[in-house]
Amino acid sequence: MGKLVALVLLGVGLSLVGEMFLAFRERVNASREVEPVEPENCHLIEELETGSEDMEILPNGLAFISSGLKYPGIKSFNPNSPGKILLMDLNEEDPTVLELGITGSKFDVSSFNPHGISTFTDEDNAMYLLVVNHPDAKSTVELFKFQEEEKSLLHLKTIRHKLLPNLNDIVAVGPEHFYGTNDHYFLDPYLQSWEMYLGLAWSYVVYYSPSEVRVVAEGFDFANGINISPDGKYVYIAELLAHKIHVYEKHANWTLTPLKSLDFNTLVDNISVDPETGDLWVGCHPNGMKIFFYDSENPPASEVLRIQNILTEEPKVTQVYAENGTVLQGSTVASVYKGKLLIGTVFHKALYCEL
Ligand SMILES: *[C@@H]1O[C@H](CO)[C@@H](O)[C@H](O)[C@H]1NC(C)=O
Ligand SMILES: *[C@@H]1O[C@H](CO)[C@@H](O)[C@H](O)[C@H]1NC(C)=O
Ligand SMILES: CC(=O)N[C@H]1CO[C@H](CO)[C@@H](O)[C@@H]1O
Repeated sequence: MGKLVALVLLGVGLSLVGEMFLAFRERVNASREVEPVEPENCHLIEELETGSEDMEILPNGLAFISSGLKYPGIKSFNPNSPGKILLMDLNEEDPTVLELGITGSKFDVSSFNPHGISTFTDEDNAMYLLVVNHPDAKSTVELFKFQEEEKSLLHLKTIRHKLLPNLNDIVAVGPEHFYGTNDHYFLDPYLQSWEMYLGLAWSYVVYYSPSEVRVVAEGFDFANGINISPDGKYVYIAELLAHKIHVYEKHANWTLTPLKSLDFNTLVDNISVDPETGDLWVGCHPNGMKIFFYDSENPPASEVLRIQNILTEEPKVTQVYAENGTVLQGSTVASVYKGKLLIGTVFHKALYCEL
């Protein structure tokens, strides 16, 4: 009798593990391959070889790029150098890449591990760059002021908070005000992100200001990219492993209420918003298995989607770029400026195309 019970329990246990494994394969879209789609005239950017995690293009054509992320379980081609922030002026015919110097006595450049970034420009045209940083596997937000003349970043402040334990991306709504996504849950390094493999959807979004910090949305299966509409009324959140983009209405008191979600057949990563048209440009992973379990022989593909009219009944989704990883591996972000498209990746190269 006891043996029978043990066998039944073993059977139930194994089938649960099997189901979880199948569910995981589905969540990472493990069976998807891509057919190539390419705009004309694309070329790789030479100086960007070790990742261009996140980027933001200002209305004046200056592009800020975070590069060199070290993230648990994700490949890095340059694991021993600190990360950096790069600048490109997309008004140039053939834009070059410049590394921004960092000044400010309290900032430790050697442990800089930049992740999501966001900019904020105030009424006096001062430009602030907010950067999610993971020094020694911790999570902080670094506030910098951009010194345009010197082409450098002046470090002003490090922001830490217990509601910001595993930040991924942020969108600034003021120099010290932002919404941020916590992509997974556990603080314990040994348990780190197991809830993600189990699909417990404990990832959440926080509103931060110096006077108030609170959770404004929760229950995500890996909340990733976050951005805001040009009129500031809607917040977009990419739920990576549920293959969804959520639209939230933002209220005057900074709370968010869900409005709608769109489903995709790809892992939606970072979201850029075209300031002129309001279109969303999304860097995607068609097959997440290849990102989480990197194999140079069978590299992760890249995919870029453009979403027009997201608030209407029938948003238009266009696949603008798709490639099997021979050219570009693991696209995470895509952003446009004056008919040009810049595509970044987690740890690989960056591509610049004419649309
Ligand atoms: C924030 O504003 C919204 C919309 O006006 C309202 O429904 C909500 O109750 C407010 N929440 C808080 C915490 O003040
Ligand atoms: C990827 O696409 C290229 C060009 O279309 C092709 O030559 C190559 O064999 C493909 N690689 C894989 C792994 O499918
Ligand atoms: C800004 C942002 O969302 N960056 C994300 C881009 O994609 C990578 C890979 O998943 C994320 O880790 C970044 O946080």
